[in-house]
Amino acid sequence: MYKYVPTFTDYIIQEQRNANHATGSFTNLMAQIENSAKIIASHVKASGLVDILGKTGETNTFGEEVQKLDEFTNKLLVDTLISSGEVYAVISEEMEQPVYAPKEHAGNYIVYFDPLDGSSNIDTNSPIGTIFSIYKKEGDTLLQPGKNQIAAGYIIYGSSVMFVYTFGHGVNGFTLDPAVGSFLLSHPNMQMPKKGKIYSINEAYYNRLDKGIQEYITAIKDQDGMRARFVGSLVADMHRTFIKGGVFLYPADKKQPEGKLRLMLEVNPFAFLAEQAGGKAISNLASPLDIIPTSIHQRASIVMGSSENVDEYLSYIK
Ligand code: P6P
Repeated sequence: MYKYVPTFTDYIIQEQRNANHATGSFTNLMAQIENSAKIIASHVKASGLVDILGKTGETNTFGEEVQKLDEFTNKLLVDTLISSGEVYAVISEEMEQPVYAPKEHAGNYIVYFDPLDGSSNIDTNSPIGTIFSIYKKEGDTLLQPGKNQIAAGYIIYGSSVMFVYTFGHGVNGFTLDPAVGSFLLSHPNMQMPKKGKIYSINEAYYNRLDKGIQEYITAIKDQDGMRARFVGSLVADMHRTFIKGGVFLYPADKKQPEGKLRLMLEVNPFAFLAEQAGGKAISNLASPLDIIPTSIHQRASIVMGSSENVDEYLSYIK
């Protein structure tokens, strides 16, 4: 018996119908991102077979080695978004400078993206992902606080390929049906459990952490059933948190006083998603979404996940 399941295309067209005065411009932008995700997914799945594994020998803005697949994914997204005619500018984790659309082809959206987050895991076949964050152009600035995001999401290339996205009305997850090439609505209205039993932090940095955070980590280890999980790929660690609950921590420490994760490219999209899924996100005692950015590549500390887990963390550090 056939059961109708909405596709991502059905969903964004329905969103367009719900939005007054929608012109279809945002729908086209989302369709371009979705199509790029399918192309990236096919290359990630085949990356062990074709010569796009390994390193390019170059380093990116942050001094990190660029993987060939990183480079391919970055170029695909830049070219697709600029040629869509819907963007004013794109900012990628892989590029120091923004790319502006030619004036005669510029649109009204600004898209930040991390083309392939967790790319150090590519060769080990661990889950990696693409992260995106969309703002409406306001004047000439590219620097708006995260609360201005009109959409954010990620694609996780794991045991299945999922497209998880919010437009400000909750979070929905779509799973790629490789036989058909469509993303199907598999996880409607994703809600993070109020409390989870998984904490996710790179404990190699324990000795560099503030005392309050050390006390928090030590205390939760004694709680019944608590588990540590850390993939080292933000998309994988946060997708698990959306599904199973718990808390992800990448706080500032003595060696990384600003934290490591990028505010505009990683922290803000996931903070938006976490809040839309009933969770919480904290950067130095406040919401990262209120931070007024001063640089497109600035870093921020982040602790996010189930609301009760984040509140418990706060009780140790306030
Ligand atoms: P560390 C990947 O490089 C990344 O930006 C995130 O995906 C991940 O959460 C973090 O860095 C891992 O950092 O210091 O534990 O290797």
